[in-house]
Amino acid sequence: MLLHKNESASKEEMRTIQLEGLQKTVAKVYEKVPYYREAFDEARVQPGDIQSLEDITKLPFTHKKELREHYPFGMFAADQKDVVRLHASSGTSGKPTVVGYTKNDIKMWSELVARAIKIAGGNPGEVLHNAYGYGLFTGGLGLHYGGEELGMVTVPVSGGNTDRQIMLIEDFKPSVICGTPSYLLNIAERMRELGKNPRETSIQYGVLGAEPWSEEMRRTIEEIFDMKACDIYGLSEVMGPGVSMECHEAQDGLHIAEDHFFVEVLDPETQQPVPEGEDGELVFTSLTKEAFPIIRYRSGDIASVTTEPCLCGRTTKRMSRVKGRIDDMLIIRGVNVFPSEMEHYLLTVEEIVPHYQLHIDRKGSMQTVELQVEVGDAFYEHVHGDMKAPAVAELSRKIRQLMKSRCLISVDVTVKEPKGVPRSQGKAVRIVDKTKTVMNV
Ligand code: DLL
Repeated sequence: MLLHKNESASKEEMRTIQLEGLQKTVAKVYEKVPYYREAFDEARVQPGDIQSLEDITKLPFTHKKELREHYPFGMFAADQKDVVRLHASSGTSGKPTVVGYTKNDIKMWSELVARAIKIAGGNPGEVLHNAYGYGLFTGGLGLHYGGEELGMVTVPVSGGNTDRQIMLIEDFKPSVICGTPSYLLNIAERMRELGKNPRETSIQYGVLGAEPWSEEMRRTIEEIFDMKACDIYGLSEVMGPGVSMECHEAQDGLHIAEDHFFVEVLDPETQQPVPEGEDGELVFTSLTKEAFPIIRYRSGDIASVTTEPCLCGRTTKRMSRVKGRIDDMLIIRGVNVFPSEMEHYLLTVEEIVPHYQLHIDRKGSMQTVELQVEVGDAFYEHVHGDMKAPAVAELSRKIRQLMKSRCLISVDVTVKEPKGVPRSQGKAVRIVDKTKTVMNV
């Protein structure tokens, strides 16, 4: 397969591309964005001080807080007449963060997503079923423009109306499906209810992401649909989907579009780089953006990065799947765990289906965590009448034990009947934290 030239650049070539992009971006934000000018002045760093990639550590970090404080357009580096698109990230509370794109930004993003779809197995001329939500969320339009750029027959289905999605999949025969992993499970479940077999669709590849998912979930989805499911990562503040993408050949880490984004992996506490291969917080700096360049953005996402070569032939750094966001990490009696780590083990339990939710609450000064899982129809078919209550109790004991032995955490387990856990059409809600209020755009 033909690679973009930057995907197989040598380390030195990539460093040259990155330094040039970094110097341009730093000069631009210093000139155009009052916030950055002040922050750089305060840190006593000037654009001219960035002489090597290592000098990036002289620059201050950007957090979500600063983006909120400059809502809506205060962080834009382009004049409004040059901005052609706005998106916003789903905020958990208060105002969303707004990001802008110039025509060149849209072109660059489309090219990167086209690259990502190709990495995942898509080809020009084939049909792409895009079930990411269209709107302020970057998933729908991001994959849409990428699909068109690659020359695929792009179907803008968006999320929801699952019966219609199923009809269109049968009629249009897509080779690629895009959506959140949890929504794909939803589609499969509905297909089965309608007496259809998801393994018999034309779908060969999935471009799945926008939410944390485990390796076990990948295997489950691949088995259900008889396809290859690849992980796509991105965040609105940095661009949207396409910041990194897993190749279908190796399915072993996501290739970062390093020619457009510089990534650091830092210990969130000390802000020092962690050794290669170790988990830390991903921190991104734009190298080519016009309307919304961002400097050392603290993503809050936890992953590791490797420079080891990949069997697909790309030389770009790869990141591991994102374990989760720092904010979503549960700290239960001193033990840290991400829901995706729990998911990995949960999905090995035969009796339950891959839908679950964690409910966090407080009793007095004690945090309580309830894990809600759902049994499959098979469980109900095999366990009758009086046997049901003891079987449920036994299952919940088994899962509690599994979480204790594998994730080292104690949780209360509630076993729900089929369809007892809410389904998602976009990003799955895995954590319901009753100690916080939740708002999504
Ligand atoms: O979710 C962009 C996107 C759309 C990515 C479609 C992939 C596919 P936001 O709404 O701004 O943008 O949310 C970004 O979602 O910081 C991560 O916490 C999480 N996230 C995104 N992709 C993944 C992934 C889009 N593959 C936030 N694995 C990010 C785990 C992911 N988490």
